[in-house]
Amino acid sequence: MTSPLESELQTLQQTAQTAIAAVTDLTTLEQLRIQYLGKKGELSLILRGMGKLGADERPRLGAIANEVKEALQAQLDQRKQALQQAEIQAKLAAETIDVTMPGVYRPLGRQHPLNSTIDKVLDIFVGLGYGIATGPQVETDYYNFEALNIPADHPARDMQDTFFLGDGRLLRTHTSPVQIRYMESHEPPIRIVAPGRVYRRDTVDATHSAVFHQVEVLAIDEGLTFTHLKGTIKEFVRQMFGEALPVRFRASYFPFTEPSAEVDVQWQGKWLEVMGCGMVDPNVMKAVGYDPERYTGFAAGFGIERFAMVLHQIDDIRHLYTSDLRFLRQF
Ligand code: 2NM
Repeated sequence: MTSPLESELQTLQQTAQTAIAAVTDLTTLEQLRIQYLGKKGELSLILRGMGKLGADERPRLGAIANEVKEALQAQLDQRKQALQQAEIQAKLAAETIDVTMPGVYRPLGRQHPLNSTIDKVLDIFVGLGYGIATGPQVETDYYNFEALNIPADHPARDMQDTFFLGDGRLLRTHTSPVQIRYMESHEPPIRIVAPGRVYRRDTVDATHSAVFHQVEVLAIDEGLTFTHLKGTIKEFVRQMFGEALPVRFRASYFPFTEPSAEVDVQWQGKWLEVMGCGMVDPNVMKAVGYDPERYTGFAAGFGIERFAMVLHQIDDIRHLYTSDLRFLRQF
């Protein structure tokens, strides 16, 4: 004869097995384990009733209860493993990388012709043993004019030609102030190039821009002469244009050099004015605390836009600032 406890155990096993088989996630599975096999679970509840059984029935039902427990535990373990396996498979499928998919197109950038021209100029002078110096674009009257021997009545000091900021400061009109600052903090010998942006109150047209770029060259040492200047410029022109083009020096005037000259290069049958230069004026030497009796030096300055335009046959300076990709993609 089957006792009521035995049929309760059978019912428990059947409902539990059906529930475990139907579970599709690990959280619910754990909830079922607690519900059936937990300390306060349904199996424990039934076992508590065993106290009332006679000594003849107790071992048999105990054995059945153990079988039910082991069967359910085994099914839970197996189900858990299967669900974990399924979870891994789903994750693997979701994270699959299709190596045959086409890549994302990343458009290739390129250097702006002004920057490549500056780099080319700097490379040449670095090759000749020069260092590179930079400085602020907002300057004082002293560094932009006074220390450079530019007299009070010089047109560059006019409101018409310089951007004054109204607080005693101004936008530098050349990179010479960089060289003044460098000389103030270094002793000769000096060989530097100063590249950078400069500002002038020009009316914008095909050959003028209010903002443009300069490179200025400076060498100071004992015994430097105009011949060193000419040799340096000839070598620079040869490397810049790729051949030893004819170069001529025309006497000129700058407040900060004496003597001064303008340099023309014969390029595609025409004389092209490419830079200004000269021997650093003794007054500039004195302003930075150098003894003009001991040291001499040469300097030169040129506009980068002009070089870029000549080298790439660009007919309007404004092309260099409009960021038109149809223009820029040609370089
Ligand atoms: C030029 C032409 C001639 C020049 C002079 C100096 C300095 F700082 F040494 F005085 N820097 N740059 C110079 C000389 C610039 O540009 C057309």
